[in-house]
This record gives sequence, C-alpha cells and structure tokens, in this order.
Amino acid sequence: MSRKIALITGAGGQDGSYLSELLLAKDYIVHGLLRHCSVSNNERVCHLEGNPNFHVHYGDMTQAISLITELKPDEVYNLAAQSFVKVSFDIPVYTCDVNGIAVLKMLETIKHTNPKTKFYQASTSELFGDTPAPQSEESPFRPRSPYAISKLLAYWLVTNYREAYNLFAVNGILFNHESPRRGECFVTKKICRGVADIDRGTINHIELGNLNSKRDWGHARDYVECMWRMMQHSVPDDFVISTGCSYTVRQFVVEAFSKIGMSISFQGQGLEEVGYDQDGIIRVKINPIFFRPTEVEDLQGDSSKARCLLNWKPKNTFQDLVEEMMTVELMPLAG
Ligand code: NAP
Ligand code: G4F
Repeated sequence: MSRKIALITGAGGQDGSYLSELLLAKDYIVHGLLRHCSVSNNERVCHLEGNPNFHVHYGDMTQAISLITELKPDEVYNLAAQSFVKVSFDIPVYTCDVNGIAVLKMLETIKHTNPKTKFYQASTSELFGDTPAPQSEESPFRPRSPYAISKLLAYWLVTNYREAYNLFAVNGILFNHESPRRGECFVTKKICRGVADIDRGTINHIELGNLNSKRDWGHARDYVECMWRMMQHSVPDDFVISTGCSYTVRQFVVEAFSKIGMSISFQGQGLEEVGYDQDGIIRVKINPIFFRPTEVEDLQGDSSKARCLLNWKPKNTFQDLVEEMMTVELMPLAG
C-alpha cells in the first residue's frame, strides 16, 4: 500500500509541530505549510527538516489552496490560524479572513479537485463562549470574540460541506492545550516564563489580567493524537477533546510558582489583587491591559464521545503539564 500524504497548515505552530512528528512516526509523507517571514519561524520543526518524508512549503493560506490542488493529499489538517483571542479584537478582519474565509476556499478546492481528501478543522472550545460548563458536542455556541466568530464560520462550513457534498470533513472542538512549545502570548507560557525569570532574578514579579477565568488545560501532544484518530474514524464526525478538569488562572500561577519553591497567596480584590510569596514579596500584579472586552469565564469539556468512539483519553494531568513546562523554562539559557 502506498504511503499516505498529509498536508498540515500551521505546521510551524505548537500543534503543527507535534502532529508532524506523530504522522512521520506513522510513516506518512508530511507536507507542512509555514508562513513566509523575513525572520526564522521554523524553530519548532527545524529538527524534522533532514527527514526525507518531511517537506516544508512557505506561504500563506492562498498557498494551501495551491498545495491541495498540486499534492492531492489524503488528509489535510488545517491548523493555521490567527490563534490569539485577545489580538482578534484588534485585527478582526484579518482574523476572519485567515480563520474563516480561508477554510471556505480550501473546502471549495477539495470539492472541485479531489473530493476524497479528508479535512480536519481546528475548531475550539471558544465557540461555547458563556454557555455554562461542562460543554459537550450538544452545548450551544455563544462566541464572545472575533476569534470565536471566525472559528464558528469555519465550523459551520465544515458541517455544511460534509452534509451537502459528502466530504470527509471534521471539526475537532479542542479545549485549551499547552506544552513547552506554546506561543509566548498565551497565559500558561507567559506565567511559566515569568516564574523562571523570577527564579533567575531578572524580574521581580509578573503582570496578568483576569485571574478568575477557568480553563480545561490539556497537553498538546495528547490532543494531536486525537486529531489523527478523528481522521481514521469510520465516519466523519465532530468531537470535543478535553481533560474534563478545569482550573483558574490563579491556580495555574500557584502551581507554577511551587516549582521554584515559592508559595503564593493572594490578597485584595480586582485591580488591587496581588500575589505574595512566603516572604511577603509581591510576585503577581494585575494589569488591566491584559483584560479583554468580552471574556470567556468558564471552560470545562465533556469529551465522553471521543473517549467512547475514538478510544482516546489524555495521558497528562494538569500537574504533569505545569511540571513539564516549568522544567523546560528553568533550563539554563543558551549563550
Ligand atoms: P499556533 O501555535 O498559534 O499555530 C498557528 C500557526 O498558524 C502558526 O504557525 C502561525 O504562523 C500560522 N499562521 C497564522 N496566520 C497564518 C497565515 N495567514 N497563513 C499561514 N499560516 C498562518 O496555534 P496552536 O496552539 O498550534 O493551535 C493550532 C490550531 O488549533 C489553531 O487553528 C488554533 O486556533 C486552534 N486551537 C488551538 C487551541 C489551543 O489551546 N492551542 C485550542 C483550540 C483550537 P506564525 O508562527 O508565523 O504566526
Ligand atoms: O492563554 P489564553 O490567551 O488562551 P484563550 O484565550 O483561552 O485561547 C486559547 O485557547 C482557545 C481554546 O479555548 C484556543 F482556541 C485559542 O486559539 C487559544 O489557544 O488565555 C486564557 C485565559 C483567558 O481567560 C485570559 O483572559 O487567561 C486569561 N489571562 C489572564 N491574564 C491572560 C492573561 N491571558 C493572556 N494571554 N495573558 C495574560 O496576561
């Protein structure tokens, strides 16, 4: 049997790099689309570039359409996105173009050029917005940001192309997932890096926004496995992927500081809230520039369907995740 060909958009991102590794281990030929930048943006996949089965293509989402036509891949994993929720309030048009309209163009291309190509869409728990937790495939969508709205457009396009044209197109509704490869703007990476810098003595405290929001944080490596399983399932379907446990940003902070032997306790309310270490030194402050115009307060996923039909469950706990992220951040800096 000939080898499967996969195209991964956003291959240079957190999930794209783990998924590339997974598919190469499964003997796929992997084509990864990375954005063309004047500075290097291939750090997460440069270790794969000597692999003869890994092919990097540089370009934006228009290139994804050309690659689908040219390569006729067995599987397309659409992971590229303007993925930072807060920034989507500043650049909503760009966010909707990249996260929404580009998906329409890819689906149209598949429909016209190779309808056998399977399509995975990186959908998100942000779709649920302020729908009460726990959220499952049956929960209503109530998006609270341009990011979530752009992803809702893509979600319904995938559903419609599946129903109308019989494409194998699926939505992975993934709850937050992190790793040492997480982008620096996201709260988990920002906290871990800040705590490591405090340990090195280069800064005294970190500044954060809403400490009360709750997230269901899993490990990206566990979640890319489930993306692949969805694409091997007998029928195309949508799945929630989550751990089922949620924690506040404040709890993440406490867990991360514990890795450098600091015990953080919080005092005060709202903008006046501060986190002190055991010696009474302020280590966490609130800065309103990190607040969002509309916030998603409480995400906790019910992934029973994936656990039952895909025989999937996460391997890493919240505590494992923080441990791994902090271990990497605490490594000596190069140079
Ligand atoms: P990520 O690290 O931000 O990766 C996204 C990738 O998309 C980046 O490599 C980025 O390139 C690329 N990209 C952005 N704009 C592009 C454009 N115009 N053309 C081509 N590529 C572009 O995100 P991730 O955490 O791996 O997430 C992967 C996908 O899952 C995203 O679609 C995200 O929205 C979705 N998702 C993520 C989570 C999560 O918790 N991680 C949860 C649910 C859904 P640059 O590096 O050059 O910016
Ligand atoms: O880490 P975040 O920026 O992730 P957010 O907004 O939940 O989005 C991530 O997960 C989604 C899945 O649910 C993905 F679709 C999306 O692409 C992305 O990967 O923020 C998490 C929470 C928010 O409530 C935010 O307000 O942390 C809060 N927060 C508090 N202080 C902060 C900060 N977030 C960031 N980024 N920076 C802060 O200083």
